[in-house]
Amino acid sequence: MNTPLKFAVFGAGFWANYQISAWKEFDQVSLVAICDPDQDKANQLASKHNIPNVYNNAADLFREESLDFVDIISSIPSHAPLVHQAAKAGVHVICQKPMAEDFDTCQGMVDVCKEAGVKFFIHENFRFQTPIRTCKTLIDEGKIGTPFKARLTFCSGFPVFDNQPALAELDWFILSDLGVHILDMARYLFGDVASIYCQTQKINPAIRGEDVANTLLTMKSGVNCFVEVSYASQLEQETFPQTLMLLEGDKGSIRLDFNHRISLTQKGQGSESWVADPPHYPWADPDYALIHSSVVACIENILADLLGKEKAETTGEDNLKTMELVFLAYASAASNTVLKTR
Ligand code: 89Y
Repeated sequence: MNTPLKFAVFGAGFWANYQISAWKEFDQVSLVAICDPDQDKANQLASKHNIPNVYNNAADLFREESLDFVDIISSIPSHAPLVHQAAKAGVHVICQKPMAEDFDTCQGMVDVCKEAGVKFFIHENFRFQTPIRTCKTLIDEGKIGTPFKARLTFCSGFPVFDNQPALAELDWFILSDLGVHILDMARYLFGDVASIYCQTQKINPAIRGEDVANTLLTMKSGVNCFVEVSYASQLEQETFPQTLMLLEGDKGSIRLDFNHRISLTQKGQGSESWVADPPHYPWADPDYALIHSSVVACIENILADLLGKEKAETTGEDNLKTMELVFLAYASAASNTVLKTR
C-alpha cells in the first residue's frame, strides 16, 4: 500500500469530532495534527481520536508539520485566512461550507489556491446523501422524462442551537448555514441557475439572523425549483432534520418523504415506493445519521481527487456557483427583486 497522506484538522468543535470519525473510515490518510485557538478543546479531540500533535495557532502548525493536505472545520471567518496560509505552505485544502462571508473573499480563496498550484475543495456533503443520490439517478435514467418543476424542502424544528450555539450568533443564518446545502443540491440535480428570487423571515427571537427563507430558482434548463429552508417549523412527522423533495417531469414524478421514502410515479405505469436508507456508522449521532453518512461519502469523493483517481464534485471553483446563489438570495430578499446569476 502507498504511504498514507498526512493531514491536519483546523477546528475542534462539534462538527470536527464527527468529521474526524468519518476520516477514520479511510486507511489512505493519517491525521497527524489538530489546531484550535481553544487548546483544551483541541486536546480533548486529540486524546479521543489519538491525534499525535496539538496546536493553538496555525503558523506553528504549518512551520512544524509536513503535510499533504489540511481539512478546515473551523468558524466561518477563519476559513479564508487558513486557506491562504495553506496555499502559502503548498498543501492541498479542504474547507467546510459555507466557504466565506462574501463573494470576493470566496473568489480570493479559489484564486490563491490556483496560483499556488494546490487543490481546493469545499466539504459540501448534503448532495451525497443516499436518498438524494438515488433521486438524481432516477432523473438521469429518464424515469420522469424532462424535469420542469421541483420543490426542495428542509423545514425543521430540530434544536440545532443546542449542539451548535455559534449558529445563533450569525448575522446571516438560514441561507448561509443550511440554505447553502439545499441550493447546492438544486445545482446538483438540475445544473446551473439563471435567476433567483428570495424572501427571508425571522421567527425565533432568540437568535441574531433570519431562520426562514423561501427561494425560487429558475434554472438555465428552464426548470423552476422552489427551495424552502427553515429552523422555525414544527412538523408532526419529523424524526430528524432531513430534506423532502417533489420532482416533476413530463413523464412522471419523484417524491422524497420523511425517513428516506422515495415514491416514483410514471405516466401510465402507476407508482412504486421504497426506502433508500443511508449506510450506518456506529460513531454517527442518531439525529444526524443521514448527514454524517454523507460526510463519509463527501470525503471519499474528495480523497479520490487527492489520490489522483478522479475529479471531485465539490471543488472550490464549483462551489463558487453555490456561494453566488447564497449571496444573491440575501440580496434578492433585501431588494425584493429577481436577480440574475453572472
Ligand atoms: O451546520 C449545519 C450543517 O452543515 O448541516 C446541518 C447543520 O448542522 C445545521 O443546519
